[in-house]
Amino acid sequence: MSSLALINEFLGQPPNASSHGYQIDHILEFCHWFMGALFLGWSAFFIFVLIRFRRRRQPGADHRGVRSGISTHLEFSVVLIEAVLLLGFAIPLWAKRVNQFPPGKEALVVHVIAQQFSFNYQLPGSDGQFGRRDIRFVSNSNPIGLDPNDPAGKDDIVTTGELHVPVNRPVIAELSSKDVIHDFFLPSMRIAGDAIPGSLIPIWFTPIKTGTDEVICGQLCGLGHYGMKGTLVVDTPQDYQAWLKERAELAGGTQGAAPSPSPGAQQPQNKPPAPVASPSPSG
Ligand SMILES: [Cu+2]
Repeated sequence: MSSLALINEFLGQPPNASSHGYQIDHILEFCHWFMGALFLGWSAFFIFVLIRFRRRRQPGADHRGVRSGISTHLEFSVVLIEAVLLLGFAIPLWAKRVNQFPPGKEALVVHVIAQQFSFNYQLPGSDGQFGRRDIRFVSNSNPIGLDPNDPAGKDDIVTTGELHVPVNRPVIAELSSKDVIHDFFLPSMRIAGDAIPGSLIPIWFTPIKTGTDEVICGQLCGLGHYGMKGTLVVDTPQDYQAWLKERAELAGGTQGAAPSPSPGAQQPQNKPPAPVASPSPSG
């Protein structure tokens, strides 16, 4: 299959960096080669027909038509291959993506809040609970509308443009939008999902390579759509903890790092209403 990988490279696909991505790559490669073969076949047939049935050679129409069964067999083979691709590969892979989510304790859950023209991210902080969001609290300093009165949101980490995730741990991203329909597209993770106002749409992936990848908006969402890009940084678990700590300090939290990457060590604690000032004042 290694020679098949050329076509994805040729089409400008970044290298796959997720655990399920190779399956999508195989389907893409196969479809492109298959369509290439069909294109060559049909083109050859078209040229053959132009020459074979030219007017000089066939002055009168033949009403009996084709009697050979070759074209029927070829057509049937094409339908069969397409049915196998769809029923045997594409639908089972899709079903796995939408039905077999990793357990919430094992995965890193992040809220992705899209807006014209950037992606905001909310992480639950050390208490493991997401703070409530409301459109009434949205302001320049509070882009996701975090409720300043909700204690669960005091330690939440909010970033814009850049999302950090640890390597080899499933990530569940819950997508929503503040304005129009966007599409949270991670090309290197081979995953995308629409961010629709009023809906919460989960997608999941497991990054398997550390590095910096591109996040783009996959829906034409307005004049600034072309610039709706961000970064996904896949960290080692140590770097991820360091990043969490840094963000928590920046936000004015005193809690330090948030949930440990090992699922067993995660201890959600019910934090009493914190007396400290809100890191994201409304106004
Ligand atoms: Cu967009």
